[in-house]
Amino acid sequence: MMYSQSFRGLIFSAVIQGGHIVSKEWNKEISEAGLERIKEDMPFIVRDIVDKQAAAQPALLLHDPKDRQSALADAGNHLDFLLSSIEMESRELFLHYNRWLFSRFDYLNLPADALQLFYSCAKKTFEERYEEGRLEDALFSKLTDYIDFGTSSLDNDTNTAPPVGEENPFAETLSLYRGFVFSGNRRSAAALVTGLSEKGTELRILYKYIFQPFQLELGDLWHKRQISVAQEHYATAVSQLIMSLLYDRVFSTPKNGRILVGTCVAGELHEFGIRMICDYMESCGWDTRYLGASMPDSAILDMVRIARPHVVAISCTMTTNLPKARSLIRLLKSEPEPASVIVGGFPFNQDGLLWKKVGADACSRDFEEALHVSNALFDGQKLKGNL
Ligand code: B12
Repeated sequence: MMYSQSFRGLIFSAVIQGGHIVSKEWNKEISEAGLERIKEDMPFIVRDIVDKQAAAQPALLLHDPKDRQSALADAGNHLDFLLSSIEMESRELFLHYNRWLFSRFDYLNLPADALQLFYSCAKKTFEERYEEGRLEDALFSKLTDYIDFGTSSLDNDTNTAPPVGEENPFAETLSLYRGFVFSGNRRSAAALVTGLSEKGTELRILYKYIFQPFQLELGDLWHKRQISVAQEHYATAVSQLIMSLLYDRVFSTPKNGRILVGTCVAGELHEFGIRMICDYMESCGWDTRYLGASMPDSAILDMVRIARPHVVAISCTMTTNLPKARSLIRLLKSEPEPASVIVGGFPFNQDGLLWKKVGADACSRDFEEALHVSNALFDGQKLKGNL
C-alpha cells in the first residue's frame, strides 16, 4: 500500500538539552569519507527508518513483503535526494523535491503525515548513529538542517506544466496534437506538425509551443496519475518520431564552424531536452554531436577528443545525478584546452546557482537561451584568442 511503485555544514560538540542536539560552532566541511561511509551504510539506515515507521504507524502494514520492498525503495530515493542536495549544497533542491513528493503523496492518497513521519524517523536514526559515533558532526548537522528546511513549507503547489493557453499562441494546435497522440493517431499528429512546417512555421515555434509544453503536460498528468508511465513513454516516443520528420529543416542551414557535443550524464534517461537543444542549434548552423541518454564519462570523453567541440552541453534532470555531472565536468576541465561547458535541466531551473556548484561555465533555461549562451561562449573563446 505504502508509497508508489516504482524514487557541508554546522559543527557540533554535542550538548543534549531536552533530547535535542544543540550546535555550538559553525561551518565545517563535510569529508568525502563521511559521505562515502553514509552511502555504504544506506541499506541499514533505510531498513532502520522503515522499521521505525512501521512501529510508529502499524496501519502502514509494512509486513507485506511487496509493500515493505516499495517502502524501502522509496526511503532510499528520499535519502538519495537528501544526500545529493547536500553534496550540491542546495537546500532549494531538497525543498523542491519534498514539495513535489508531498503533492505526489496526495495524488497517491497516502496519509498527509506520511512524509513528516518518514523524516522524523530518519532524524531519529541519524541521531542514534551520531551518538554512536558513526556519523560525523558536519554531516549530522547538515542532514537535520536539510530535513528541517526541506519539510518546512510543503503545501505549496508544485504544478510543473505551464497553464495551457495562457501564453501559448498554438494552444488549439496543441490540444489537437494531444488528442491525436492520446488516441494513438500518430499519422494525424505527424500530419498536423509537418503541415505547419511545410507552411513555413519555424522549428523554434514548433518546439516552443507544441513539443515542449506537451512534454511538461505529460509530467503533470503522470504526477496526477491521469496517465501511466507507459502512456508517458508512448507520447514521448511519438513526439520524438515527429521531431525526426522535421530533419530536413534541421540540416538545411550551412555550418558556421561551431561544434557542440550534447549529452545526458550517466544514469539520466531524460534526453528529450538535450535532443531538442542539439537539433535546434544544428538548424542554426552549429555542427552538433548528440549522444543521448545515460552516457558513461569515458564515452563522452572519447567523443570530445574526436569532435574537439567548442562547447559541451550536459543535461541532468534527476537531482540524484548531479554529483555525476560535477565529476564529469571536472574530467572535461582536466583536458588540455578544455571546451566550454554549459549545463541545464529540471534542477538547474530550481536553483539558479547550481551551474556554478557543478563547475560549469554557464547554464540556460531552454533551447533558445542555449543557442545564445553557446554563441557567447564561442565568442568568448575567440576573444581570448583560443580559436
Ligand atoms: C518524458 C519524461 C520521462 C521519460 C524520458 C523519456 C526521454 N526520452 O527523455 C522517462 C519515462 C524515461 C522518464 C523516467 C523517469 N522520470 Co521522468 N519525466 C518526463 C517528463 C514528463 C518530460 C521531460 C521532458 O521531455 N521535458 C521536455 C524537455 C524539452 O524539457 P527539459 O528536459 O526540461 O529540457 C529543457 C530545459 O530544461 C533545458 N535543458 C535541459 N537539458 C539541458 C542541457 C543544457 C546543456 C542546457 C543548456 C539546457 C537544458 O532546455 C531544454 C529544452 O528547452 C518530465 C516532466 C517535467 N516537468 O519535466 C518527467 C519528470 C522529470 N520525471 C520524473 C521522474 C520522477 C522520473 C522517474 C524517477 C520515474 C520512475 N519512477 O521511474 C524516472 C527516472 C529515470 C532516470 N533515471 O532519469 C519527475 C522528476 C521529479 C523530481 N522531483 O525530480 C518529473 C518532473 C515528472 C513529475 N511531474 O513528477 N521520465
